[in-house]
Amino acid sequence: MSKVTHFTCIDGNTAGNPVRIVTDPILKLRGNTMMEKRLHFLKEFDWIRKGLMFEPRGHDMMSGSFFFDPINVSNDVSILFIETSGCLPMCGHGLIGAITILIEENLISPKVRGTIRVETPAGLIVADYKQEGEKVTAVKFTNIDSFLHATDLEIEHPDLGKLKVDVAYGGNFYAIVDPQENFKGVENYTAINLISYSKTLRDLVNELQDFIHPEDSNIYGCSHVLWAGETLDSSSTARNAVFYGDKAIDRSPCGTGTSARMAQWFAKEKLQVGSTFIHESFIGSKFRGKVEKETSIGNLKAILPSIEGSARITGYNTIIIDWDDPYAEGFQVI
Ligand code: PYC
Repeated sequence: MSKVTHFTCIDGNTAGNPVRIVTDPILKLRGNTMMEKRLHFLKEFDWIRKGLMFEPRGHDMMSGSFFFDPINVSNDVSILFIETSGCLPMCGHGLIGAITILIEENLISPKVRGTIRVETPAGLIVADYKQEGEKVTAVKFTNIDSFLHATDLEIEHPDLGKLKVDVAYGGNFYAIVDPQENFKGVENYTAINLISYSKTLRDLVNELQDFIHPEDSNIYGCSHVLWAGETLDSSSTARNAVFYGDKAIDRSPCGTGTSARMAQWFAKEKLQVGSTFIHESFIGSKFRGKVEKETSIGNLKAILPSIEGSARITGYNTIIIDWDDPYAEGFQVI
């Protein structure tokens, strides 16, 4: 790349959370799988992620993606997710946003209209989308196997006191905090409160155990915290606020978080195969989840969840990273 690189991006939001898809330059990444390409990106091109996600070109919640030709020609596209904390193996709101933008802007033509097969670092995802005129009105994707990994982990939180936490996987590992004696439910806290509790909680959870995906040791660590609580709308099933990165509360209900929570509920027999799960975000936006199938991962009981939501384009954005800019690689204020 030269001293000044122009990135042609399309920005949008999925249920309120930002998405930024880079349409040019198209990177050449090495690897036979999206996980290998992700590792190559992190080694050589992480400055792009930081430059596009961190301030002054991005912000704490910023999340984006690159798209490539599929590795297996029977698929339609492969996607690499980028955000402030790194390259997530899978990002649900990011996927819904990326598919909406790729289809509305005619950047790809799926082999079967209405269905798109996407290679992600976490595995192959098949999504259906609905189109009305030029607009994609809904994207429903079947996520990867999601499972409850640990229950009732005991944490002594310095601000909240004793907490019991479950950890589930839905594309990332989530520490799930259900309402209990020392946590009254998301409706009783501000986003700033939740952010301040989350980093310590995440550190404490990671000190207790290693969270490693049983089938892919490149996926490890509990990276996200899901705080649960009462719904705003009585027709929703549950509400949550997901913490990610260093200072972000997801504005969307969080696709991988919803998958992890459905796996937790399934394991606790609060959901069955075929159950729907309408998940609300902190701002009240919704995803519609469904338990499509019971599966297994190693010796763990798992589910294949689907998530449906929608996204909108908010702008066309040419971003410049100029190495004469002291903030070429961006910065975070923590
Ligand atoms: O929707 O999966 C998601 C997600 C992960 C982090 C922020 N959103």
